[in-house]
Amino acid sequence: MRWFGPGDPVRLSDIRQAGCSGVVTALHHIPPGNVWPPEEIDERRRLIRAAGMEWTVVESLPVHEDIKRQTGNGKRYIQNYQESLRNLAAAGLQVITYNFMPVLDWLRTDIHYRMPDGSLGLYFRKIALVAFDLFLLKRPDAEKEYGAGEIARAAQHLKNMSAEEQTDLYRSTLLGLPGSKEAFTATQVLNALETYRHIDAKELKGHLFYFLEQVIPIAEQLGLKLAIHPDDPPFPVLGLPRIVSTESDLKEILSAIPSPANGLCFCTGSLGVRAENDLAGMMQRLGSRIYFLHLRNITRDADGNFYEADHLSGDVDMYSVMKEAKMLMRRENRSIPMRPDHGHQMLDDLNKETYPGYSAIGRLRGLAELRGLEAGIT
Ligand code: DNO
Repeated sequence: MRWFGPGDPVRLSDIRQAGCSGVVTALHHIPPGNVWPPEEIDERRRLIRAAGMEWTVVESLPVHEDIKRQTGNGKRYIQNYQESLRNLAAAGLQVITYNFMPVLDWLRTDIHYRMPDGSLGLYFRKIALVAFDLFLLKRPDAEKEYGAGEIARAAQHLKNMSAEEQTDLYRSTLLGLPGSKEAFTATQVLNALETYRHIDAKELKGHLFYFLEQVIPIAEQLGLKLAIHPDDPPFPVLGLPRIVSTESDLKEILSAIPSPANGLCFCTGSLGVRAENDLAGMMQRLGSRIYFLHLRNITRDADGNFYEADHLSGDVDMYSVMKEAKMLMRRENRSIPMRPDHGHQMLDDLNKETYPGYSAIGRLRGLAELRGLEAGIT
């Protein structure tokens, strides 16, 4: 399970009682771009060991925006990244997760979506994002990216929302990075979006490949595996380019830098939002470079909306995914770390403050179900 560190309301003892032996974490308090010092890595590892578990997967070692844009101090941040990799390898870490999504990590328009059973889940509604973009954030020139019908529907959508719902949409969408309790301000996001205005998908891909050329040889020497997380949602948002959304994106990334250290974090919830992403088939075809599994389910509709469903129900065929994962591990005689990605806020957690998607009980339910599925398949 993922743990956000000592400030996480979910304790390590809770994670242990969920039946986990491994913990996924990161030094969230260190700003992106800075080196992760050996003492801090050791201290985090010590805490996890003291709770009877191991830290083997880093999620995430963030890539600074200057690296993604190739601006400012990008070169120095790459050197820092290399140094963090050295420090992590020295502490016995094996898998390093990262993403190359500009500005915002995952994005939802409603983080309190009430499920029929009363639990709360995360929802992405496309028209709500359009309304946010045009009328709340007021991104300059945003209207050029939408059709007249879409703009009218977005205006109507906003009109139908109460003031409270509008505030909620605003807050959900500007939510800060995972592991942070602070939301971005609109000005921060607008300024950051502006810096990507002239960077299209092709250029961003070039920047990713350059970054990989600089870090993968070092990771390979150190015996580390880098695992890129797909875009979430896997299509452009707020005018930002997306380059890790489809099977062909993943193939291109893997073949651009063909080292075994250049691999994937296979997130079924992110990739599953595109109906054409054949998850089990992708696992067959790309499996040898998958180093980390995020198992999450979603229910999507034809308009690009989706909500995070229970782990075993939804549009992701979790049985086929798990079966492929088991066959892959058997074929290659290795074990791939996996975690239940997100969970509904439910039971006692409804009265607690939790990180969206990362309350304890919902993830425990997901983990238990996935584990049962895995045992059955085995
Ligand atoms: C969402 C997570 C992502 C992931 C990063 C990896 O809950 O799966 O935020 O940690 O994208 O860099």
